[in-house]
Amino acid sequence: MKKVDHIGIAVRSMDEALDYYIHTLGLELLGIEEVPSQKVKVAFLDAGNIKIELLEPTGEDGAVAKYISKRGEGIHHVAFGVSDIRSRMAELKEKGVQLLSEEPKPGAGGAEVAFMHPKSSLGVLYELCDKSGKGDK
Ligand code: CMX
Repeated sequence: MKKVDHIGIAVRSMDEALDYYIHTLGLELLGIEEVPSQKVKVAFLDAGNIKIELLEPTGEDGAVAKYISKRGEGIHHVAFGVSDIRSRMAELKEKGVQLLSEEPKPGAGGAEVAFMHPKSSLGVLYELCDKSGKGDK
């Protein structure tokens, strides 16, 4: 895990957040898509060496909706870009890290993703994000 791919930011309104990130901060929008498996709409912005991923809940019962209702908007997770995600997951599991799923799940941009529980990662929700063969969006 040598590279942070993106930082996920939980937002209530994608439109308001995009206005801020594009027009106030001057970041370039790379794309918007819905990720049904995670119950979010996401937008990726180019922040130079990493991307910013805005996360807007699409329902009331997803992880991001719950996060916003408990903690408000803000930094939600940090995603490491990895290859061979299943091997990375096995290594982490062996070292005692609690993963939130046994298998990777479909994420944005055709990636396979898996999450580490913040309770076993010193309070940070980390994502493993494997885009092998899927381009670099
Ligand atoms: N960062 C840090 N800590 C977090 C957190 C986050 N994003 N979300 C929850 N926590 C902490 C809470 O503060 C809480 O701590 P305390 O017990 O000390 O209060 C604890 O984790 C449990 O939180 P909770 O509100 O009861 O939430 P759940 O246990 O129901 O769910 C989690 C937490 C991490 C298991 C859930 O958010 C999850 O499954 N996340 C992975 C999937 C995900 O986040 N998808 C959205 C992103 C999708 C994408 O990038 O495409």
